[in-house]
Amino acid sequence: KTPLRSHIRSDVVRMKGPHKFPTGISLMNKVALITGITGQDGSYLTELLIAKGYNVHGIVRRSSSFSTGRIDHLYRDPHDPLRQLTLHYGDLADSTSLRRILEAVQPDEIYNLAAQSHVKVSFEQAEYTGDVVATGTLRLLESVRDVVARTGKPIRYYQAGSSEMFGAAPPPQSETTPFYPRSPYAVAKVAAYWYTVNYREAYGLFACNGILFNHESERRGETFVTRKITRAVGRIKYGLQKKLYLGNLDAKRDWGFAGDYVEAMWRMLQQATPDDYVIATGEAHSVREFLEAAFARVELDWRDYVEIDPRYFRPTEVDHLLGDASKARQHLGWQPQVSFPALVARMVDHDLELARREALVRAST
Ligand code: NDP
Ligand code: GDR
Repeated sequence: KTPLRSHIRSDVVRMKGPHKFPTGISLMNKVALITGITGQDGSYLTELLIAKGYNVHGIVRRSSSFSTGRIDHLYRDPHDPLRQLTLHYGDLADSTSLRRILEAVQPDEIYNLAAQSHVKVSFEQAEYTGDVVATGTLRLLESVRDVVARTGKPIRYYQAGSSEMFGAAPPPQSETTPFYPRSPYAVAKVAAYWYTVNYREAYGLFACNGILFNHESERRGETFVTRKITRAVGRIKYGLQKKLYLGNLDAKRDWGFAGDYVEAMWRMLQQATPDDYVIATGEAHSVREFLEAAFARVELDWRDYVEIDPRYFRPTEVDHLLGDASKARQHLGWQPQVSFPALVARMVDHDLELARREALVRAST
């Protein structure tokens, strides 16, 4: 495998536009720029856009260990004339890097997925979360505004909004439900939402907010509750772990499959006019129900393994999220393909296989 990180472009500033990149792809191909490309959604969106023939550019932040595991399978050597993926170092906390990358890439579409996306962590790192999620969005929008004004080239912008913005608002929640955020993360997402609306109205930017309810997959970060549960199910089944410590089991979420949700992001940017859309399954389940389904998949009873640890409680909780995605169904023709039982099954099956391999490695050392 090519060590991906060594090929991240730091010399992009010397390039004049996307046509200068040695991709070999037709000049007619659309160019997309994705922030948060190394995250769960970034990886699915990159797959989708590459399949559609886009040249995809992604912003990654520097870290001391590799963060590109979710997109390594999409990467090709920079000298490969057919490659469609280029990575750039940048950070939502660093407006200079954003501006430089935008100038060089001059994308047709931008998907702003980057965030400190963990709700509980946002209570511990509130200021940082606000800086990246809210002010980071503002930095990016300001760069887009300037590049569009200077070049005259239209850029379509997608903002990763969240059902967390509804917070304490009673279900079901739709585009007309007033926001009532319950965490620093959610407050920052509300600010980002309104920045996006304001740039659309003030500067005529083609900017959309996707208000996405929880979406999961086998690529979900392991500290989010669904993946934490399915990882534990696999490891418990193979004798690698004895207990699973969780917080509030009563919270209800509208859980869909991430692969379905990135399709909705793309569809929003293909419309004649920009707008905001709720994306959800219309079905809510409690954390307890997720536990039941995940452990039942391997014929275990979750009650034998789960213990409550108050450290996972949040200062303010979001009790019940249930989305009404009628507008997306009507305008985008979007609807989810993966049901709740199918989602749980694919995550558990994936993590069983991970645990099986882990057990083999342990046994052989
Ligand atoms: P992840 O946490 O998996 O990915 C977040 C991405 O943002 C990672 O690529 C991360 O990089 C990057 N990132 C974090 N901080 C910065 C920064 N300062 N500058 C540049 N990049 C940064 O999130 P998801 O893929 O699950 O979610 C994508 C977006 O959608 C997020 O904005 C999230 O808040 C939002 N969202 C997610 C939902 C869900 O259920 N998944 C629902 C609704 C909204 P690194 O890999 O280096 O950490
Ligand atoms: P959420 O997802 O906060 O909805 O944000 P998370 O999986 O973290 O929590 C869901 C619910 O489960 C409860 N819970 C636990 N959560 C975690 N992480 N760990 C535990 O041990 C645990 N025990 C119980 C939580 O209290 C909560 O009620 C996700 C993120 O992807 C956001 O970025 C995104 O905006 C929203 O979904 C929509």
